[in-house]
Amino acid sequence: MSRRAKSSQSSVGCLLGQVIAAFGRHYSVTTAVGTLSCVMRGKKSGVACGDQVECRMTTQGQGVIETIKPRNSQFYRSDAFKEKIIAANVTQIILVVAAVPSFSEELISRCLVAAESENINVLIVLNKADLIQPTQVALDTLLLYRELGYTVLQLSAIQNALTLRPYLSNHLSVLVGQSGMGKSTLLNTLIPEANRSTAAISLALDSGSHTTTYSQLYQLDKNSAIIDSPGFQEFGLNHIKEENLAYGFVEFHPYIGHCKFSNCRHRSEPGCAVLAAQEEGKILRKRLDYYHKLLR
Ligand SMILES: Nc1nc2c(ncn2[C@@H]2O[C@H](COP(=O)(O)OP(=O)(O)O)[C@@H](O)[C@H]2O)c(=O)[nH]1
Ligand SMILES: [Mg+2]
Ligand SMILES: [Zn+2]
Repeated sequence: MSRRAKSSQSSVGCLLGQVIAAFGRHYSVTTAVGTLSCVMRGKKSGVACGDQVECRMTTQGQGVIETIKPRNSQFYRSDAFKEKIIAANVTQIILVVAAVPSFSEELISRCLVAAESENINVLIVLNKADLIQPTQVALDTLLLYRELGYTVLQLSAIQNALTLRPYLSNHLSVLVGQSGMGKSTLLNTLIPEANRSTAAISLALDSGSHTTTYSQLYQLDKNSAIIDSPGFQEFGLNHIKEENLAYGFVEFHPYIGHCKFSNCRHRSEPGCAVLAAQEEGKILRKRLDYYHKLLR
């Protein structure tokens, strides 16, 4: 039996596939017999781009997703009502920011917390580097994240994406960030056939308009793929449990587990290793304060 035939086998009559696009409750799934347009059994939602699924063909080109395979990672954000999955099984989050329209540091911090809590690698891309003066200011803001150990790449998606390309190898990456930062432009530069729609930003509102309405996965080569996702203007963290929040702060990692109390929340508990590290200058006051703010 060929490898391909074997890998397409699963429960009786089911095909294994990967979700490559999520349009509301409709999903495109690539399988050994081609791409199927699927719905989830029982009209449930919660399937995401990047999911490995078992599906059953119903008619030519159409099918039903029966089960979602266990995920290696799941990247969520919450809004006031519920949690929303952005992508499944990604190994890298590419946080795209730009000097124009202005980006929110709060969104960056929140996005990093969500990524760290799932142990997903993060790369920060400062796009629109052709806008030299504002980019310099943005770089100063991003210095903090560089100091925390995150890689910050500068590029101009309308010119090329050469600096980014080596970082994509052997990863399933997802482009995330506010609308208008240039995620879809960057994707088109990487994969011209993708033809993602992009939008001129409204300078009056200093915000991007939402042109990308659904997530889609594009294969870069055999072992690398990238997902473009719709932008967001809020990034709730309600889905992260209080006891896991500290793990969202990468520089806290060496101290977690070394506090006197195993259920320490690093507020003002005696013998807290995180608070001690802040006092020794190993953790910035600003970040500890931000952690306390999120904790509330
Ligand atoms: N100056 C400049 N503009 C860019 C660059 N990349 C994207 N843009 C513009 O930014 C706007 C928003 O881009 P888009 O890709 O739709 O952003 P998205 O919402 O993050 O997907 C569009 O008008 C793009 O032409 C860049 O490198 N330099
Ligand atoms: Mg877009
Ligand atoms: Zn503690």
